[in-house]
Amino acid sequence: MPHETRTTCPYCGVGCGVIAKVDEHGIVSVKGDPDHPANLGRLCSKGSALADTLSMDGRALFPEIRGERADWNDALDLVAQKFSEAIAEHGPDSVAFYVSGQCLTEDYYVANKLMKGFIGSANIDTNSRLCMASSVAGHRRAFGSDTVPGTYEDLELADLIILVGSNLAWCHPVLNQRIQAAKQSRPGMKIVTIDPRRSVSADLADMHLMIRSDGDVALFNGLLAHLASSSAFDHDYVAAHTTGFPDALEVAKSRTILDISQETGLTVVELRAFYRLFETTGKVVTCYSQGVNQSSIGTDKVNAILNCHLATGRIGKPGMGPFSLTGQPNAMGGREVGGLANMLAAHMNIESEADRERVQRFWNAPTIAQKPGLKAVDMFEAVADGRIKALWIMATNPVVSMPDADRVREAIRNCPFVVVSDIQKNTDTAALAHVLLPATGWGEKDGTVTNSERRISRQRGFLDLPGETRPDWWHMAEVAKRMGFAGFDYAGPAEIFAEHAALSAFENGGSRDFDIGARANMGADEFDAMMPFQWPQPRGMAASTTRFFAKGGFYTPDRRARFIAVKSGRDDRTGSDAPFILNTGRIRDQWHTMTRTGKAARLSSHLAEPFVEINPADALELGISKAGLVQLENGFGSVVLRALLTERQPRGSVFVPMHWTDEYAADARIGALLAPRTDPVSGQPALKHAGVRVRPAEMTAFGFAVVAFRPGRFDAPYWGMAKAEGGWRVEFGFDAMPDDMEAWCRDSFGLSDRMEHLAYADSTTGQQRHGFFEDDRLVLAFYAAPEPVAVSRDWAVKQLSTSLATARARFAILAGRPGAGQMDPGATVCSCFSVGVNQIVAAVADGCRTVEAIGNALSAGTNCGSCRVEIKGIIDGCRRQAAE
Ligand SMILES: Nc1nc2c(c(=O)[nH]1)N[C@H]1C(S)=C(S)[C@@H](COP(=O)(O)OP(=O)(O)OC[C@H]3O[C@@H](n4cnc5c(=O)[nH]c(N)nc54)[C@H](O)[C@@H]3O)O[C@H]1N2
Ligand SMILES: Nc1nc2c(c(=O)[nH]1)N[C@H]1C(S)=C(S)[C@@H](COP(=O)(O)OP(=O)(O)OC[C@H]3O[C@@H](n4cnc5c(=O)[nH]c(N)nc54)[C@H](O)[C@@H]3O)O[C@H]1N2
Ligand code: SF4
Ligand SMILES: [Mo]
Repeated sequence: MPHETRTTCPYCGVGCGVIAKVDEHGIVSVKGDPDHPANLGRLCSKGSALADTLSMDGRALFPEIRGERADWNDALDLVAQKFSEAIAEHGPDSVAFYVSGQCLTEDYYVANKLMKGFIGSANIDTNSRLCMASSVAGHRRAFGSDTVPGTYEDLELADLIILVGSNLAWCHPVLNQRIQAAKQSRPGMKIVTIDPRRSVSADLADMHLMIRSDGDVALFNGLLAHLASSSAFDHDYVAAHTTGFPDALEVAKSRTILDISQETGLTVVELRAFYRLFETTGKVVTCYSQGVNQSSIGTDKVNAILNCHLATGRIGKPGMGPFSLTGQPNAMGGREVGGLANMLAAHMNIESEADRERVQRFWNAPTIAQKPGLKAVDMFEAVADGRIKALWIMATNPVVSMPDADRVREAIRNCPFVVVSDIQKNTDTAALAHVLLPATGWGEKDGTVTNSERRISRQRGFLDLPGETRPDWWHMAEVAKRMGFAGFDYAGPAEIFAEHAALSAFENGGSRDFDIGARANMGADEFDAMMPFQWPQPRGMAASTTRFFAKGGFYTPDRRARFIAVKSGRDDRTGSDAPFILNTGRIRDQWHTMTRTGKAARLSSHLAEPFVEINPADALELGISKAGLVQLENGFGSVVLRALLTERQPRGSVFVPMHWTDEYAADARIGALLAPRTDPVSGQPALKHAGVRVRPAEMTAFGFAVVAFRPGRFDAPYWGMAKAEGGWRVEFGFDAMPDDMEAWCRDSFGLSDRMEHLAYADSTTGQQRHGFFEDDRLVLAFYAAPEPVAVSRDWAVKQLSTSLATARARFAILAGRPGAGQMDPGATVCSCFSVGVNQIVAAVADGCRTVEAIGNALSAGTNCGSCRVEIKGIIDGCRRQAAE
């Protein structure tokens, strides 16, 4: 029976509502939920392509012990036994859980309860340590609690939006769409971006401050000093609701505008213009993300920003406030259940004896962790040096995403016992598991997530559970029971959520920000029907839009906010042997380690290879050619990537996306080059700043292939593969052209001898082309040349889905280009409608002058809108060329 289900997108922290439809043939389609307050019907490219990521390709469907299929009972018994043994022999701190902001609140709650209340250690940390820890620490220092004061509506009500270290257009695209729509109806609204590179988000801004890496504290200290002697200073608010202002101001004032200019790399004119804009605009929202958090001074950056909002009283009022944008769908839920090693459940403090006693009593627990546990980087250090004897990794891929990733891989490999709960069986981390527990994924599982604006929404299952997959909370609860613990007999997520809600209200009485007591004692039916709501929602309070701190009421002992005196200063990681700053981050259409988005052809066509962005002048000096291959290395590791020359990148710095793994590329795990260096307050690693050497990777031969099935890894110094319509596409770089290319192809792709083989070789140019066919189908087309291969990628991919019944058609594959009259669409710009750059350029030539006109002609940019900025860039580029 066709049916529709309301659920929530499993990717970014915007937390968009999704309506998933399953038709009579079982085909899934998704659209934005017009009634969800986060997105009001909108979706971005990743959300729109959710249905394409649900294939069973590579799914973990059965429990495995050392790579062999096992029974659930045996697997769970083994996990319980190994954890119990380690605890009995070496104490509770010899075991650890490393979980994820992609766990549902219910999964997270059970994991945290088991570790802190029953095992009695706080060695549970999460990938949120790599993501939100500095924001959490900054909030707690200033507010006494981890509270995001504002709501998404504030973004639409603001007159000035400042994006600090946030590539909103690519990473929180629906918020970006909401801001763009607001700006269109109120053109007076201003946007400022602060980022060392000119990201796509900067293209939409009225002012871009190309700040030097980690110059943010200096910039916002300068702003504080400026505001203090301006009319924007809110003397009454500061006097009534804060402490510590004089000290913060004194430190801020210790730098002159020239010092600040030097520390930030911005001109005095730029600084003054920015300070003046902030001063004269009452309704300011400052959004910040990983350019702030992922730094060795991340917590100070957060407080430098909060200081400016406190000094002006611009907090918790419509259209005003600091706004920490959360990355993962349930980064906030994880903080609510206390899933970080230095927190306790329901925003209680692990340092407080009263809080510990209260949580223990509520849980009826045999014990309670007495001190904070190991934070992610220290946790893997403890795995490496043998202190951790049993480790459970859930819904995260640390072999790729941790700093010093090669060392983390070795640590996991050498750990006596490793459990991985994942939906995919071949992730770089899952491949190292002793016990692999197959999890139910998005569309199958049930529970809740909390988005950046504190809104709790349901994820609902609408598909049958594949194979023997089970939800993550069940993995944890079953092991807890087998370890002999009571209190884990949950019938389902509704019971877990109700307990979590009850704990939030337990002996609270307004002393803690997180209170959803109105949802305690809820039954399964109510949970099923639960509509999105914002916290707090104490018992008796109706769901409503909520903000914090407009009238003070902070969660410090004196209920006043604290200004934090933060010293500026850089932690420069470059040196003569590693002169370039390595900056890392995200691209529009991939999610983290690509285990899901990598399955969707339309998401993989936007940027199909691991790459490094480098300024053209630097490339020229280093002898790196356009689309050449580049090696980055330092004392920690090395990678080989495609060069992308762009003026967006400042000189002396390179940008590399974090997404590529050993599943998708030869050598592109950029985490391997990042030092395990952390912020001293939050423990968050500095993932945006390392020193690297950059040099051309000398290759004498290149290849490009389209293949009908998913190949394995290759023996070549460079390769990167991407899902394509009807198969896969792979780029290669070789030290030397293989002597017998046909044999190399057969061997590397595992082709059977029965396939028809056609080949063409040109001894003068050194080009080789090979086609392998089965009946009228192309199985593999391989193009090799001494220079980067110039075949049209999109045309080649299309041949995988074309019937090649005649010998003539099969020979045309060797020609490697479209026949007469067929247009090569070029690199994909719009992934929703598969529109390429050449098509857009042609439409501009035909008279389309606006993004709207392109949309009318080609549909490009009319669904999720994520590519509208790029379309505008192409139109502008065509015009510039025409004018030259
Ligand atoms: N498409 C896509 N969207 C995502 C994700 C994804 O994987 N793919 N992941 C989600 C997650 S978990 C997260 S955490 C968010 C992250 O969202 P963002 O933080 O917006 O994304 P990043 O690309 O990691 O980094 C943002 C910017 O910080 C800049 N930056 C680097 N150093 C500095 C500095 O010293 N100062 C300043 N001011 N800026 C600096 C970088 O140049 C980069 O442009 O995205 C979420 N959304
Ligand atoms: N260099 C660099 N490194 C970074 C960053 C950076 O900017 N630069 N950013 C950091 C940040 S902010 C983040 S958030 C991390 C993200 O890094 P990770 O968390 O390591 O990346 P993901 O690919 O999201 O990993 C999620 C895993 O969970 C699996 N999974 C999906 N759904 C489920 C489920 O329902 N249950 C279970 N059990 N598993 C599931 C997926 O298959 C995948 O293996 O990376 C961090 N690392
Ligand atoms: S903005 Fe995109 S990725 Fe983020 S929740 Fe919405 S649809 Fe999902
Ligand atoms: Mo994140």
